[in-house]
Order: sequence, then C-alpha cells, then structure tokens
Amino acid sequence: MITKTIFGSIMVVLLVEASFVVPIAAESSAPQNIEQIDGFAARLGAPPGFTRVMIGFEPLFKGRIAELIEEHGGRIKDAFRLISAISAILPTEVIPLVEKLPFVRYVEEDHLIRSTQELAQPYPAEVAQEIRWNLEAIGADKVWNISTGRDIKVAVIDSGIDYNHEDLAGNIKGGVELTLLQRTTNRLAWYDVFGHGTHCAGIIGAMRNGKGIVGVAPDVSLYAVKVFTPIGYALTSDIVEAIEWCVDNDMDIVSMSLGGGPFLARIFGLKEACEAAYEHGLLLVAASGNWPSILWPLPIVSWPAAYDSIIAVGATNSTNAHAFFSCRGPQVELSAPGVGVYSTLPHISVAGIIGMAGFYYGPMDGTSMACPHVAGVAALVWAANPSLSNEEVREILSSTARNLGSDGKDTLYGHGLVDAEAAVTEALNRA
Ligand SMILES: [Ca+2]
Ligand SMILES: [Ca+2]
Repeated sequence: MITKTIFGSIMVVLLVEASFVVPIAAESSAPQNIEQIDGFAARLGAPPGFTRVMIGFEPLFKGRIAELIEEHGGRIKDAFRLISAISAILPTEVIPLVEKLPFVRYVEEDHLIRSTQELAQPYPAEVAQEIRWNLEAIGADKVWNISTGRDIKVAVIDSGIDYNHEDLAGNIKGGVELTLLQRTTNRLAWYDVFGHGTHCAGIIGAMRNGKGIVGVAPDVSLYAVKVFTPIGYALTSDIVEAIEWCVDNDMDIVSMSLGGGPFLARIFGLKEACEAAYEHGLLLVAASGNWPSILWPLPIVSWPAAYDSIIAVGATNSTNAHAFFSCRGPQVELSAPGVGVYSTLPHISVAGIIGMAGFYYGPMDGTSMACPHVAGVAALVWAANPSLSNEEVREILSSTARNLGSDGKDTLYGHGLVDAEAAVTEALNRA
C-alpha cells in the first residue's frame, strides 16, 4: 500500500541535466544547474486557490474521481491509460478531503521539471563528417558493418528536434508536442527552438552522410517527444503523458535527458509510468544528473534515473574519467561520454536569428549527453538481434561494459563504460 502524500509548499530543488555549455577543451565552469522553486510549480497556470495535482486511485474508480473533480469545480488535465491516475487542477482546500478517500492511493503536486538550456555557440560545420572521440570511446564505429540501429524506434523526450537539420532529417520519423501550450502531432509544433533535444538526437542518430557528425546508431528511427516549452518547463504529468505516448506508439527505446531533485523520490505517478512502460517491453534510459558532490554529497542520482525500471547513465570525459558533475550512487548503471560532446544544433539560434546560413553543430557537457550514447548503443544491440527482450538488452549492456575505477560495479561508473562492440558481439552470440 502506497502512503498517501501531499506536498504543500515544500522547497523544491530542480535539477537540469543539460548544460553548462563550454567550448571544446575548455574547463567546465561552475555548474548553473541547480535551482530552487518554492510552491510555484503546482500553481503554474492554475486559478487562485487551485493547485495542479496528480491523483492515483484504485482502477475501478476512475469515473468516481472524474465526478469528484467536476463537483468541486476542478478540471481534468490528463486521464491516463498507462497508469491508474489523473492529473487535474483542483481547489487547494479540497485536496485533504480527496486524499482521505479510501480508493485514492495518493494525491501529489504536479511538479515542474525544468531544462534550463543555455544555447551553445553554434558553428557551421567546418569539417567533413568525422568520427569524434566519444564514438571511438564506446566503439560505435566498429560495429556499423554489422548494425546501424535500422528499424529501431527511439523516442527523445526533450525539447523537440530540428527536423530540417541536414544531419537528422532522414532519420526523423515522427513527433508530438505534449506541453502546457499545446498537445499536437503537428510537425511545426515539435520543432526544437531550444537546442537540447536536437543535440541529444544527433548523439543517438545523426546520419552517416559525409556531413557534420555521425550518431551512435546512424540509421535509427528518431521520434521527437517534446515536453519542454520554449522557456524550458515541463510538468511531471507531461512526462507521464510522454511515456504513455511512447507505449501507444510502439517505441523501443526512450531516452530521457531530464530529471529532478529529491522531491521526485516520493512522486508515484512518474514512477508508475516508468514501471508500466518497462513492463510493456520498452527500454528506458535517463541521465543520472549533474550534481557535483560538493553540492550534493548523498550517493543518489536524480529522478527518474533513480527508478529501478530505468538505466541511469553517468558521464565520463575524453580520458574515460568520471566527470566531476556526474551524480554518484548505487543506481548508476552505465557510463558514457558527457564532456565536450559535439552534436547537432537547431538552425533557430543566435546564428539563425542573425541570418547566418547553414546547419549548426556545437559541444555540450552533461549527463544529458551521456544518456543518448547508451540509448544509441541499445539500438545497435537490438537491431543486431531483434529477438532480445528489453531486460536482455539491458543485461547485455551491463555485462559487456568496460570496467572503470575500482573492480566491478561502483558508485561512480556503475558497470563501466558502455561498449558497443562487445555488446553487439554478445547480442549476436545469443541470436
Ligand atoms: Ca553526418
Ligand atoms: Ca568499476
């Protein structure tokens, strides 16, 4: 039995996996990625006296919950099918009554998750396509004669993707916007004006086309699941809806370079959605979080990466050493490159606004960049042997990872650096 909880105006610490953007080879400056928001989230866009909530209930009572919300002058935002929960705007004074109902499992604030993307400095591609250190570190280029991720569907839950980008367009197969602003599959809606989603998408699946960069899985099918508004906010319920969309649309892999702080440890809706998607056979990968140990001494990664149903990925640099900002903890499952990673950027950017022609690329730092490397390797593994289950792909990634640091699994590196060549070889052995 899950304890009923309601959070009033507790201090909310938000984490952004994204992005203190630095030029390649520069030292990372102090991270700007921890923010504190107090009670603001659940009232965003809600009338005075109302709060945004997620209500979990016993499955047979969906209709009764909907009636209750209406009776009290509230409004349903999402009636989920993947989990037995509803997100809604409710009069704040009604919440204690609702949580006492015997068929209500929990009432929780619909927290905000923010991705404070700072724009990278985009450059027109100055070189022909090249294999950069991050791909060599994980051996991705060594398996493309066997597997390129073809026919594997990877959803990037983020800020959208620049579908016009020369290095992405051929691999982008669909998208959706699920934000407070609108909920639509209209192509214009899921364009990325932010940069973060396009950067992550390029790491997973930029094309092998003689231009720009190459992604880990250069023939993968990419889907943009846009949850971050142009100002960089998503509600927890938006992430739940995004995961539901991934299940409904038969995604194989979900890449989530996003996360939040300790308040999410006691959020049930997001946890349930991740568990349900995992049970449906999807493989979920998330960034472990960018908290330098000086700011976050506890050995625990951010959420949703911390959930058992998700592969938590930490970041390493070009010498395969732990990136100082990468969260440590027993939940870290794998490591992947996350410092000075060069990838695609959307045209609409500082350079785009001033009218510079061309397509753009640039470096970013963060566990946000590590996560899509693992999503890409998972796509290589699955394409090499489509008969594998999500649990088997996960087990192969861990068992073939290259140990780093102390012997065996540890709290800095997890099982170690993801190894595309060893993982694909193992996948073929099991075919
Ligand atoms: Ca390319
Ligand atoms: Ca180790």
